Amino acid sequence: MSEERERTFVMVKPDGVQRGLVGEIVSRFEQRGLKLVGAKFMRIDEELAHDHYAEHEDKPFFEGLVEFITSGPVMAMVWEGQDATRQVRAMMGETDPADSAPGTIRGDLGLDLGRNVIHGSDHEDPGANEREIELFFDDDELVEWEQVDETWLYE
Ligand code: IDP
Ligand code: MG
Repeated sequence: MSEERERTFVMVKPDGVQRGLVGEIVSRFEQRGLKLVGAKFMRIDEELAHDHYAEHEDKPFFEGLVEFITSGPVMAMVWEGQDATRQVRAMMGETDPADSAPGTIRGDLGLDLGRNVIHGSDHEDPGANEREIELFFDDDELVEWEQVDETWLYE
């Protein structure tokens, strides 16, 4: 095994939910071999939005971002697997869908920077995955389970 198995936080944003893309996105992670260990269909309130996007507080797009992320339900999830944070980011594409390669989630399903369908923990920000999981999920909302195909996914 080359990398450690870890958990990462992923969220289908309000535009992805409204456009009926939850199933498509969940399906991509399942097919990749990642394991779903937590999921919550929820509405983000103002306080959680500020906490979640605290690093962007001083950016000009911050207020618009908070308004967008609180504008409708989201599908918050925790996915587990080998090198999960980095692999999910690679599957997502670039922040701007216009710069995202076909085959990536943003490159296949989006067009506009302000409506980029999905959030995933930043793999270049150490501890971001753990911090975001804690922000959205209680410990008892995460499920430990064994995937039947695990022996065929990992060497
Ligand atoms: P990421 O989602 O790829 O990690 P970040 O730089 O962390 O990208 O930005 C968080 C979110 O803020 C983006 O996903 C996008 O929704 C929004 N955002 C980032 N930059 C801009 C911008 O220049 N204009 C409008 N929205 C932006
Ligand atoms: Mg980010």
